[in-house]
Amino acid sequence: MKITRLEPIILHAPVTRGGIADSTHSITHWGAPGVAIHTDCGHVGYGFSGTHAHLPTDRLIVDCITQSYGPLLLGEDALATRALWQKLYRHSEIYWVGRSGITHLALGAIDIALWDLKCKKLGVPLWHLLGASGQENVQAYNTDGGWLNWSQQQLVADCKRMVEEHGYKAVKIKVGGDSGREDLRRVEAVRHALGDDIQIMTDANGRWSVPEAIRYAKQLEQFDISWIEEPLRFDDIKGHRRLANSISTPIALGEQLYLTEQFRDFIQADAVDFVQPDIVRLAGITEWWTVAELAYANNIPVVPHVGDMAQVHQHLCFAHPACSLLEYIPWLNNWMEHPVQVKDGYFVAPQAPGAGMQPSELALDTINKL
Ligand code: 0YR
Ligand code: MG
Repeated sequence: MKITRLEPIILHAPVTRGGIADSTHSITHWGAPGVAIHTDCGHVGYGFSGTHAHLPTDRLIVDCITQSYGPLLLGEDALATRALWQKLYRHSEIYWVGRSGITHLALGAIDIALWDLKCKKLGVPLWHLLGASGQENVQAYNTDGGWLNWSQQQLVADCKRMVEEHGYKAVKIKVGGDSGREDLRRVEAVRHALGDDIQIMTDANGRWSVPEAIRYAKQLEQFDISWIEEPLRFDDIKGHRRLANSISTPIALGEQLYLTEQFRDFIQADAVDFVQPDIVRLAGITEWWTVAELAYANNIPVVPHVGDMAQVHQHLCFAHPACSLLEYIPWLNNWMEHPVQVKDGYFVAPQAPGAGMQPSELALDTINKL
């Protein structure tokens, strides 16, 4: 299956209620810059990264895909995912400027599209190709009611609705706002509204210093929080280790990490309890799988962050034994041909052949009109 052409695509999908915020980001759209990879046998593979929909930067990503990596892919066998990943990642001129960052996001979209082609060629969904039966349980936790810019009333109403009307057994709430006391009041209100049987995760998106994190995490303990996510600056292994030694609430992180070695070092330092690798940042499925194996060997659960809005990660979670829980955010639902489905709080195994990022008609109509 020879690669004949790469077609750049940029999607910008509106987020819930026109705008969401966490402690460090405010966005109105989710960006999905990516690629359609065409082949000589007619199959087309789709892969997208995930961004904050900044058009000039999304253009850099698709330019990197088509201009920097594209010529290295033309004529190659699309099935050689591992070999192509190595060839692209280690290409000396590109490697020189980007062992992380934009080049990594670009490589991730390509790798997803290549796996999509492999699945389409075999006529199976990705989870099946990776060895799952489709009977595995993957629980969903919902992040889309917990934004920092929601009023406390909205926050509580959304979380209640997710649990009572949609069957979620776990929700995530953003913390790290300007007032620590306010954060606590919001978590307390949600715990009070949901009762003791629902899991509540919290996410500070890297906002706190070590002393702040120790103080707030200790106060959060009384609300039986499943984890505190990204309490500190993303790359600070030593700080997370100090924090882990000082609090009993588990620490989750990984959505901002680009390299397998970073996960290895956090795990080795006992600085993380749940790892959250994301295919869009880790440069694709190929490298994600290595991180999942690493975590599995260390008996650490993998709960991916969903830069792909779980379209691909759901397949990976069905297939990898380190995964049983996955984030749910619905922003790409109208833009994908087969949007993720959650029933009674569990992901429904997708049946369509592919890796899960085939754009919908609506998306295809909108492509390149930006
Ligand atoms: C804004 N999930 C996250 C939003 C999310 C962000 O980028 O999507 O809060 O990436 O931290 O766990
Ligand atoms: Mg997060």
